[in-house]
Amino acid sequence: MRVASTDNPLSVVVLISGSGTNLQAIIDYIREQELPIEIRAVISNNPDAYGLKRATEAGIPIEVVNHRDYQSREYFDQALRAVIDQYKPELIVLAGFMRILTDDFVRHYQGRMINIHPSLLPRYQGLNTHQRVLEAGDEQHGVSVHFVTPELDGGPVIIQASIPVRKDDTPQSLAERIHEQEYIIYPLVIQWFAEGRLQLRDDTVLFNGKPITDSQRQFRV
Ligand code: NHR
Ligand code: GAR
Repeated sequence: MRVASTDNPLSVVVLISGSGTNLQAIIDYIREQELPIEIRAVISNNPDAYGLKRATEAGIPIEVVNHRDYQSREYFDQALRAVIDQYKPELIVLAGFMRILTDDFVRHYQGRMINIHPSLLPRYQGLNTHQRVLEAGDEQHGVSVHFVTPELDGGPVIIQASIPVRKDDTPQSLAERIHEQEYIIYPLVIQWFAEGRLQLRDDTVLFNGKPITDSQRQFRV
């Protein structure tokens, strides 16, 4: 694992589908902390994603690979992979990216691709997590950052942040409070990766070279 430096920054490509507020938080954190991390491109499957405007505003190249232009997931993923690899990223960050990726695609980037998912994984894999947490009557909700593996939202968890569910919560109010946590933990995980402190070995996350412990995985302010 190499440690990124000003002379040799970590190269990153971010994949988005929507508003890109996580992308914005990552851009802002890199700038504020002057981290040796270079977002080489932001790529969206959705040509109307607002996050593309945020990237342009920040001076980051953008690309659109519209899934509607491809006959199958395999063809879409091949096109996406070709565009990503032009930028030679060391890390691929899924930030509100909404297309399920094929096994071949994921294996190509195994250990170099992370996702943020709005639930306390392994609970509530897939979509509509805030609604499902409310329907189940859970007292806790949260958000997880994990390495991406072929199993949807099933890859090893790097960090989680929890929030209490309140009686009057709605999917929207939960999403807002989850977002606040996302904007803290996702930039932090990317920083750790740049520092060479994070690795995926088989199904295990290594933190500073050792299997990550449950308490290291629980983010506390
Ligand atoms: N791909 C693999 N192989 N593994 C993961 O862990 C992935 C992945 C692709 C995306 C993000 C994930 C999330 O955090 C993610 C993790 C989209 C869907 C989905 O059902 C599910 C989970 C995630 C992203 N997408 C629909 C599809 O048919 C489309 C939904 C839509 O466009 O609104 O691809 O939640
Ligand atoms: C985030 O809450 C992220 O956890 C979630 O979508 C939102 C994206 O917001 N991701 C998924 O649901 C992945 N399927 P953003 O575009 O403003 O960063």
